[in-house]
Amino acid sequence: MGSRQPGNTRSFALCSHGGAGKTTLAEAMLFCNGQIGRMGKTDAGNTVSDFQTEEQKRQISISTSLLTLERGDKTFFVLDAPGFADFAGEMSSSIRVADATVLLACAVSGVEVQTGRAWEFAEHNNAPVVFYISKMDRENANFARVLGDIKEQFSENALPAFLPIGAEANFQGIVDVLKGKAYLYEKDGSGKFSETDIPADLTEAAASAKEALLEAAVEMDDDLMERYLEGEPISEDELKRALRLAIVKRRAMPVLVGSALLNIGVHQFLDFVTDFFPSPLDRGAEKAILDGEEVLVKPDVDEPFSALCFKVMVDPYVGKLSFIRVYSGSLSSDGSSIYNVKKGEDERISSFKLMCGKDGKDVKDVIAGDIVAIPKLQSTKVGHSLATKGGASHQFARIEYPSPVYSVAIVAKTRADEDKLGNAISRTLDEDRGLAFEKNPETNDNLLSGMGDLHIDIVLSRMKERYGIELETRTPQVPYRETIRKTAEAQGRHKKQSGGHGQYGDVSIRYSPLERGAGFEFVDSIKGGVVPSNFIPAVEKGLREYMVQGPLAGFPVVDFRAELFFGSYHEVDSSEMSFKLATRLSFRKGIMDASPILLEPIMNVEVTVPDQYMGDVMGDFNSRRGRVMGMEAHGKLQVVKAQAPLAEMFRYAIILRSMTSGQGSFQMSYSHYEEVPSDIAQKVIAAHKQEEDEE
Ligand SMILES: Nc1nc2c(ncn2[C@@H]2O[C@H](COP(=O)(O)OP(=O)(O)O)[C@@H](O)[C@H]2O)c(=O)[nH]1
Ligand SMILES: [Mg+2]
Repeated sequence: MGSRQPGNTRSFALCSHGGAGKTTLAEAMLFCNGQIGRMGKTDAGNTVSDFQTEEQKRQISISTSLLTLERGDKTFFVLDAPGFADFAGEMSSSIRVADATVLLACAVSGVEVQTGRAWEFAEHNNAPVVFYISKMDRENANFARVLGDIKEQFSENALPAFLPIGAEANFQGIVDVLKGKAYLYEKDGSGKFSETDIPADLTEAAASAKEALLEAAVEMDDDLMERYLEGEPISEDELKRALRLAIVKRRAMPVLVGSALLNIGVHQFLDFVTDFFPSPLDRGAEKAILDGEEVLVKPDVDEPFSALCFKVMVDPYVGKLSFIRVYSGSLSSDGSSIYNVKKGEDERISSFKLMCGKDGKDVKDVIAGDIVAIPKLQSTKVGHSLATKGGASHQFARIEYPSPVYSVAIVAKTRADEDKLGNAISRTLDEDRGLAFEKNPETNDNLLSGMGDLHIDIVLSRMKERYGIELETRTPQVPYRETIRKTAEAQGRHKKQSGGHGQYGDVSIRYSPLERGAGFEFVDSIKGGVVPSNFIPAVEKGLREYMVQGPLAGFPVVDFRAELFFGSYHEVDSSEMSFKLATRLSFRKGIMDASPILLEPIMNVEVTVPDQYMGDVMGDFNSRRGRVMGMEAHGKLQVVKAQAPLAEMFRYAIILRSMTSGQGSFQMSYSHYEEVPSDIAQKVIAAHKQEEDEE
């Protein structure tokens, strides 16, 4: 790699809806660059990028692959992100760490939903965007229509830099409008091409496309603008620099085109990356936080080393690999260690790896702008900032992940599986930030949450493959709660005074409802010592213990006050235990007399769908006891805001997908507890009775 410098680095994330051709384009780039002798196909499961067993089995990308291309004095880091909604987290983290985002739209299917999602992530990160219209060779491929969609849905700054020559079976090559040349390709996938003049029918379109790009470029520099308007010549280098700046500022979002499968236009794509994709220097400083203040981290090799871990992968052969983006300075792997700023821990490093799918090539030094993997770091997790001990101590803003929307309860198949569960889960969580795990203390369910059923399915098969653990899934239980609607008083008397040391406790407690969310309140209004003060804590403790399992259906009792107002005791026989038992008697009776009801969790749900599905989505909410709270238009997409009971939402990820042909996405978060309608409550209570009887 010789003496590398950040100015020669290009990193970009390939993002789109699943199936637009990202992995195939990545494969074609490796082929054109002479790094592989023959192009693999995703359908055949033999691409460099889709190397995981699950990816080959399902023929889709499920996690981001890093490919490193060395091209002349340039180094490209390509992040091939998965497009399915289930793996949106991988897409978001790739966009965050790359210096540019390439959004793909198929020349036939056009802009699809997950591409829109990627656009939102890119906007959010202020990431430079380049569009790539893929699959120009397919039947019904239409460059102009897809370009129109891109302009309409995303930005008028989408400006064609390539034009297709021909289309469908007659797609022959591309015009590079800035170079003013045409490139005609062999149809055999060999990637052989010849340079010619722009065909007559495209000269006009090429000239006006060039003008639009030049205008965007010269806007970046007053001096250039003046010379441009005066008709003075502008050198190629000046143009490259200015256009790169226009791309960084998102004033220009070049649109490229080609066919990766037939290997048409990929060479020019790579040249375009070299010339116009922003380098770390063009992209500029990265924001970080130091002692609560925002600081700017310059992509300068002379600054102290700092980096961000954005991905952790467990490879069956290599073990753990932590993927980092270096933001400043440089570091050599020779006897070096890396300092985890968040954890305050120093870890030795053995090597840095320039990754190409599953293969890594050891490299001694890394510099600002590099994206590499480090083997066997123990404490480093996704989102951790790295530095060297005594060096930089800023932390990069956290990587945002969409929150999990689909949960299942997991149950180990055997005792042996159960023993392995903890370890397997924690290693799996390290690797996959779109995943969450918790034990619900109320229902005792082991809840595994992810982005959808496909996601969970893949996680479970991976756990089986890697850790030999077999898990079954079932629908989680709803964490219902119980509360009361009116005030009731109940006496509880526990008395056992036959022979030996007796037991005696007697309490009268008043139970009254509190507002929703208030929890539990204990009031001691005993007068005249009718319950001696040393026993009162036992009464409160008893209540706190018993309220975990309410008398109505065994769920926690919430939002009530218990006022201990009367009782009696026995000089010898009273004890803490007797008062606790008396409290239990009072509690069960008092709650049942206070008009108890069941509460269920209500979720806030935000669904994003294309216009045409809005009616279906809203109608569906009615059928699941939901309330639509409002709607907002976001371009061609509608955001429906609603509330619905959790009990009705467990399978929503699957239902929404089939209702919208995969074009809808949603987010869900807990809002509040509400009374369960009585017909449903009756069923829950009956089910609980039956369970109790069986025990
Ligand atoms: N005709 C044609 N098919 C393509 C092209 N690029 C990709 N494909 C096919 O489209 C499908 C999805 O491609 P893939 O690269 O896996 O898409 P990804 O999900 O975006 O990574 C595969 O069957 C590819 O063979 C192309 O340029 N032309
Ligand atoms: Mg892919």
